Amino acid sequence: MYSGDNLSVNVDAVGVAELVFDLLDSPVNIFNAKTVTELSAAIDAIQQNSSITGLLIRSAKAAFIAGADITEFTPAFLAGEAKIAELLHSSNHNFTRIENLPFPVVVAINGFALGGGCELTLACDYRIASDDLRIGLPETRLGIIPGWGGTVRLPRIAGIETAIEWIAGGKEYRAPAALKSGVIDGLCSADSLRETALTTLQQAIDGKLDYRARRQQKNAPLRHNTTEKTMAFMTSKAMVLAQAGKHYPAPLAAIDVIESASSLGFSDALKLESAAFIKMTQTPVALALTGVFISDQMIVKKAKRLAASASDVFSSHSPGSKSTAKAAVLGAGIMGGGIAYQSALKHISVKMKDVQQSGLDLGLSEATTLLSKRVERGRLLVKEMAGILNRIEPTLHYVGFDQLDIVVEAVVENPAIKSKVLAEVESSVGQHTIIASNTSTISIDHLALSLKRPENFCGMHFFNPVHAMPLVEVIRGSRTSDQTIATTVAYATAMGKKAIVVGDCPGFLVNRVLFPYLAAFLMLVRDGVDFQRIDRVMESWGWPMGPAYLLDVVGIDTAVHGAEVMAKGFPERMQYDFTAATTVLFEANRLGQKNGEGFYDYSVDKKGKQAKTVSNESIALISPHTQAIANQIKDDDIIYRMMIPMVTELARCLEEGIVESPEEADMALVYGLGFPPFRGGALRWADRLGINTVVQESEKYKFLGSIYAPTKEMERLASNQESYYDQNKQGGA
Ligand code: 3H9
Repeated sequence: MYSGDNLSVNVDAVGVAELVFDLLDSPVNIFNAKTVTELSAAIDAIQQNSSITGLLIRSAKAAFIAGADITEFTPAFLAGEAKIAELLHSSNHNFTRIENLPFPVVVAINGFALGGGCELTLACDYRIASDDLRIGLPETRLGIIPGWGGTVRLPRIAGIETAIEWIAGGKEYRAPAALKSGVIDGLCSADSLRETALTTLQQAIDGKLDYRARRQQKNAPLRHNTTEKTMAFMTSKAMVLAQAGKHYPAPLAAIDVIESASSLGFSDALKLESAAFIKMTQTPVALALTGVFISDQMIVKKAKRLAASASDVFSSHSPGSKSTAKAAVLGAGIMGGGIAYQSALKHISVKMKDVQQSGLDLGLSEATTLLSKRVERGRLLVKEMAGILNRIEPTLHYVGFDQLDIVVEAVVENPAIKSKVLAEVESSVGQHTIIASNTSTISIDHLALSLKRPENFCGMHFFNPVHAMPLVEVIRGSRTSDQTIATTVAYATAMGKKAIVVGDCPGFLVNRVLFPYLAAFLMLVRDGVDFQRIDRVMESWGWPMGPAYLLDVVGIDTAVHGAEVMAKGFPERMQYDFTAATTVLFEANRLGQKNGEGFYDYSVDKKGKQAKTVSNESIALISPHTQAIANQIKDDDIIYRMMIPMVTELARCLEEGIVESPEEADMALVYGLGFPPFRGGALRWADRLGINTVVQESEKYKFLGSIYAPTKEMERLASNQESYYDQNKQGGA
């Protein structure tokens, strides 16, 4: 009856129509402009066919619909309100027409139904799902709110509390939760989904189910009484503000819309939703978060492409399937233990080698603690725990290492020790085994000097704690082969990590840009700014922790050592010509959280977490090394003084080819350092500000040293008014 590239409609002999989404050339169904146009044409055809008695909507792919096409957002958001109104109207008109068809409409939902995909299901009369369902409205995570009726229909279908939880939280829900909250009406196996949905449709056609009553409910104001409503909105707003924080306005905006629209009928309520949606699209947060989504997808895709060119031992991996990869980690310390745990969790068998039994015991007990926490949180069954632990094989010897695909060296960060261990392991592994060093600062080319097969060697820099931090920097030395990079990326990806390939230099990418930021902090302290104030300003700017607190978490000894390595690598920029607060604390044996004393004092609170308190001792130690000019330094000065060296070093890494693209540069900081996603990355932040502003601000601080000197390319971008991101695609300045 209708056949497009992305969807089609057929009618059977008794008048049951089926609208099937199956996007051409796309692994998932999404609402891109073409699909929206085709849907409109399909509805025209349905409306014109008077023989239809009922409509079933379903997908021919493994998932239903993953929402609006996010790659179309930035150009639309930048094109202004009229363009966005068009984006809203076309789908809203489609969905309302579906909702008002003169016969019942049932949707069969398999796999993902997210954003606009979920909103289409809400426009249908009955929602039948298969048990692999993942449904939700993740729009607030993109800095926007649902724009295709989600804020209007969901509270009228499932109640205010559920709507607020789903929309403000932006999470995905599995089938049982969706059924319990009344968002879906029935559940069955994937095999019987179409049949079950057709049976429901037939019942509605036969009048056994009152679909018209459902439509009335969705068109009317919300039924709760005023006190109930006031209570629900007040409590949820306070909770959401506490959770999302001041930098993420969308969740609160969504609740405001639900509240303001609660006493209105459908079309007036939808107008409010559209107005609020448009407002959100004009915030820098929406541009940054959609940019982050697109960059993330680009990185995942690049890693998948690289991994596909590797030996298929890792690519055969999927949850539940048995990976044939054989890996090992050397050193059962915090990092080695974490790598072994993460591998085992993701179905990869891993040997964990140490020189001492006590080290192995510690590594295993760490893995057991992490698994127990997953069990406590309901994310793992006790019976699965033993299976995961069994995949870690503790050993004191190199027996069986000749059979391995990859070995990650994670011994102490000391070039001499690492070189010795690497040479030792190379003599025990097979000709094709990849050896990767989990070093955070030491040059891969330097470490490769101790190896006979440097082509099989690269860096694999994990971040602490391994299980929680998404990033793995895969470091290419000058003699590393493409195959080595591909296999290492495949391994990191199979471990559920985001792999970014970077070039070899001191600190690689993330630490190389972190140290100038920390140097900026130490200069501010030298200039008499209270480190607690700097922490407050930078946390308020969006960092998960301020620089003093971060140094305590990393370890003052580690930071001092790292700074020495960086100073040696980049003496023209990274050498301190003053007594740094970290050196003072290190000399006083204040090593940070690890010994309970650093910039702050630490004690274990009731929940077993390290709680920080002000330390008069550290203040007394640091103050003789400070100058008294602090009150001239404003909060904005702190931000610029902290951020410009980071942005500039990142720009330099991009120019030197240490990282290939602005997207990877920015996302490395988001994944590896917790750079605030709502700012979209350091280069995107610089774009927003305007590179010429960054260059002008740098000029103000150049008396502080060469970490403030803009690069040639920054100067070029500034004078040509260009940006790092293509503004039409990714919302650059
Ligand atoms: C929305 O709907 C707003 C409305 O209320 C109003 C609008 C006006 N857009 O991740 P995968 C691509 S907001 C564009 O590898 P998986 C993805 O980039 C939207 N592209 O599969 C990839 O491309 P490629 C709310 C999308 O199984 C390919 O599909 N929706 C979109 O690991 C395969 O994806 C969301 O936030 C999209 N919406 O994971 C959901 N979705 O082949 C976003 C997928 O070129 N999507 N692609 O690399 C996801 O979270 C995951 O893709 C999903 C599947 C969980 C669905």
